[in-house]
Amino acid sequence: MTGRSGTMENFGIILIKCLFISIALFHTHGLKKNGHPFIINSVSNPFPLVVNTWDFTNATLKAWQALSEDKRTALDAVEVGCMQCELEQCDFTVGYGGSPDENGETTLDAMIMDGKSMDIGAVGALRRIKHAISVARYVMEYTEHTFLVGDQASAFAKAMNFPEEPLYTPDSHAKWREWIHFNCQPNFWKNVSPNPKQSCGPYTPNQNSLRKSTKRGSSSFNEMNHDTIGMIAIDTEGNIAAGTSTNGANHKIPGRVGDSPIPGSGAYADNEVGAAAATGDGDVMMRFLPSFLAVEEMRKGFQPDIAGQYAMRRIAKFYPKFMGGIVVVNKDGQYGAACHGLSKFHYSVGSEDLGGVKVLTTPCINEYL
Ligand code: SD4
Repeated sequence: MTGRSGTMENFGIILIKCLFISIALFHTHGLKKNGHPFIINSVSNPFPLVVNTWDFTNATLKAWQALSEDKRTALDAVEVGCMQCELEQCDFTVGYGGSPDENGETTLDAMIMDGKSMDIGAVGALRRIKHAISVARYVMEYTEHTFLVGDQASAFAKAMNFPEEPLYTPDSHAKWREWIHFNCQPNFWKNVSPNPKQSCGPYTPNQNSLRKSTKRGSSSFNEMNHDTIGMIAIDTEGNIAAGTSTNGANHKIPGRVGDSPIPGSGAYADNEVGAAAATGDGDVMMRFLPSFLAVEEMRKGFQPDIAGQYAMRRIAKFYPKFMGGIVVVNKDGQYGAACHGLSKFHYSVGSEDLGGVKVLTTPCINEYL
């Protein structure tokens, strides 16, 4: 009897243990909409996660806090992260007071993408409005459009109660004056007269006989002139968002819009796969949609760093001197980066595994140089 009741007791204990384990598993594992299991509240939990271009750690931290402390969405994190860079004028290549165009004006490009709904908002050549990333979010939230540009984008922002203010500063004005003083060098003209490598405009187009096929060099973008913020965030729900914000290229021709606000070029996000965000010589990069390409490579099963390298190689094959970088994240929270035309590329990551925000570095591919 005693033996039998002992066996029963053991059996009961095992049953209770099983019940506890089941409850624990129920609490720690969720099921994503697409049916793939992911782990919640576990130490190895990869979410939330923030990854952004360059060592803009205050931006990373803002986004990281939004996700981890305030439990906000991936979209919110990307917006507050990019806003931080717009406020602190990260390297003077994000936000007001940087990259004066040929008229000395700073104009802004930005985009934000929701990987859950594939909804996007973007602004290009935005004038006199400081927070381009928020205007991009408004385009996404309050219109059926995807992309607004120039003065009309500013009019939209004003109508949405964004304050209008000049974006130049004494510093950006001085840089512009200096550029004029040095015969408007460098600039983005080609096949015009007078010779744009020696003189300021106004220019007129060369006759056919004078046109040269000028292969793009690296003159306009260099290590000091390249720092768009591109950010990817994954929230605790596993939703992915990506975005960018920049003041573009120094001494650009007025009206120029770069790659950063262009969906698939500056950034791309798809909850089913992952996301990517790029930085660098946007006039070249936008011809290859590197962020879209990297996401599609991950869809085929490649790891983030390999997918990023593929996107960089695709550009470098045609433009061996191009300079750029890309950060790439998959839906499981694995991340990587790739770059070309620099020695190395810094990017910032906020994750529980790293114990907060850290700057990581990847060496660049330069095999075509
Ligand atoms: C642009 N891609 O407007 C931006 C600038 C940049 O690294 O990222 N530079 O071309």
